[in-house]
Amino acid sequence: MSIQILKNNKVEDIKGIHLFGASGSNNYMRAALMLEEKQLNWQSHSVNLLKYEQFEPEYLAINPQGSIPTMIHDGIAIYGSENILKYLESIFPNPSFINKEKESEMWEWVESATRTHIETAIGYLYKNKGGRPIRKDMVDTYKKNNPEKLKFMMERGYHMTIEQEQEVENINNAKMLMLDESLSNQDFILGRKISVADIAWLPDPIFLKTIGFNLSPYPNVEKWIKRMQNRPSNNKRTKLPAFKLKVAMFYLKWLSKNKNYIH
Ligand SMILES: N[C@@H](CCC(=O)N[C@@H](CS)C(=O)NCC(=O)O)C(=O)O
Repeated sequence: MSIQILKNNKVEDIKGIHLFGASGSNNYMRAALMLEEKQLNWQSHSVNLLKYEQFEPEYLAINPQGSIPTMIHDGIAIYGSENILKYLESIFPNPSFINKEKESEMWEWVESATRTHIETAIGYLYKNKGGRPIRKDMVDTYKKNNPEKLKFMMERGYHMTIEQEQEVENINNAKMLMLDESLSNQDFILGRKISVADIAWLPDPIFLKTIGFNLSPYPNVEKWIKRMQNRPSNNKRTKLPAFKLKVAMFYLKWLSKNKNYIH
């Protein structure tokens, strides 16, 4: 399904849980994983970023940044994967994914998973020449709604210097090292039980590995990914479509050479 539901209904009249996004996005995957871990009934709606559906007025009305994911629950719209995790944990506390002894540390982990999205996952995607170029006629829209992404495209995008590429490697390695160390003598980030921290962090190493990042220096992370993937939440609604993503990277690299796009 697509964002058509937003065009045909008032947001307040949309009942149930609806997640808007795209299956190749690590941010979308974070929210989808939480919904599956909570065993909730939900519908997904695809937002085609290449067609700039994220800037359709109906979508901007529920997410002024024009990003994915966004969730609607019984007429309430929430955007930002971190906010969606917080909301779901508070509205649907059973089963609980709160680590009661380390709750504030847990939310810090959740925040740190999402805060550096552009420098880490996006940085790696563009460093490996597989990110989405921006169509020139959309520059003003980005300026208004998502200036952070535009700044990244102007300063880095497909034309990173060697130093910038090294920076991207370093920041991703630092993130993975932190994760690996936290898992050195326990099954989950904060101990013996899964928590929101694990749900928030899982998509990034999976996404990075799919787009070419070497995870082998981080054996605890690799074991943890397998452990997490043995859970029922690892299903076709939450799986990163690795092959599709790789094909998309080739296409986007080709598209970036088109004169109507900035990259
Ligand atoms: N902090 C946001 C970031 C969301 C985000 O940047 N999503 C990307 C896809 S992974 C997006 O929507 N990009 C839109 C664009 O580049 O136009 C979150 O955690 O949900």
